[in-house]
Amino acid sequence: MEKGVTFGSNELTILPPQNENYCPQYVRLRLRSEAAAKHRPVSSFTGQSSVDSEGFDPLVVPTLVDHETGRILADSKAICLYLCDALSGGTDLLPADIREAVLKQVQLADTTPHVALLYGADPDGDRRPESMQAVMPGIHAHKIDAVRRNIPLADGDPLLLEAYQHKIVKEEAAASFVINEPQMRTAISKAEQLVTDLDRDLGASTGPWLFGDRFTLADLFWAGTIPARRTSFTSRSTRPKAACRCPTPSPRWRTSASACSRKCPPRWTRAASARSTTSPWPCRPAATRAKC
Ligand SMILES: N[C@@H](CCC(=O)N[C@@H](CS)C(=O)NCC(=O)O)C(=O)O
Repeated sequence: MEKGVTFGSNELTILPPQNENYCPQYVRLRLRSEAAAKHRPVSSFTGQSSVDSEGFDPLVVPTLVDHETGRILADSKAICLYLCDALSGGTDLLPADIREAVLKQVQLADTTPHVALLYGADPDGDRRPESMQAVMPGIHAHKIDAVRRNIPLADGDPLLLEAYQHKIVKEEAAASFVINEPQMRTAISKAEQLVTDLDRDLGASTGPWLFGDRFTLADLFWAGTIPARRTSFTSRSTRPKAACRCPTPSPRWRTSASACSRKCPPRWTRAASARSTTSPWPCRPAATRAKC
């Protein structure tokens, strides 16, 4: 949409028991993608979903098919970079003069171990919504069952069979990871450090976005990484509650105090309860979205 092009979207239900992303036609499509040729197949789980660290998983979303060029792109980072470079119209999400800095942020977002925080509980207190806490245990077993059900469909197609086998190995590794307390603690502290750094960078920005007034791929990437997991960063009693009081009548969303103050004059203020001497956060849970 930012690039001002027309596109069609085919939605897949990725949750068990449907797991439409495991159907042979879809997996075969992804096996023809550029990412499939470039990366080793997925065979482990480190809490991230980056192809750089995990390898290529042909059984996930998203996938882009460019019907004009015939190119098949898998992996959101590769898709976004392709669209930014191929399409000249719309917002320039990757301006040449700050390209490297934007790509560095994209890379940081891509390596956030957000999947660990989605599937696994913080051993020191699960901060996910109750609905999520209820469905996540056993999810990997459900995914493995769904893949196994499809294995007969790979008869005579060794590549498809290999893709299913790799997915099972990954999901078994994920099932072990999310109940391994030291591994979960390491993932959580890495995510917290990345979010702290993001909050610092937002605070240093001269505008509402990471790069001042320029909305870039970095903002898009972080927005896709953080909001989905924000509950994992909040609600710990030692951390301040988001407490922004901004008189702007129409609700807007912001990610940092500095960004908000420019968008919502007069300056929003924090409730006294938001201040905590024990919290590492200077203001409120970092980079979470608060209504102002
Ligand atoms: N780095 C990959 C991650 C893809 C990914 O893990 N997708 C998840 C949803 S966000 C998925 O399709 N999961 C379904 C499954 O594993 O069955 C990307 O950004 O494209």
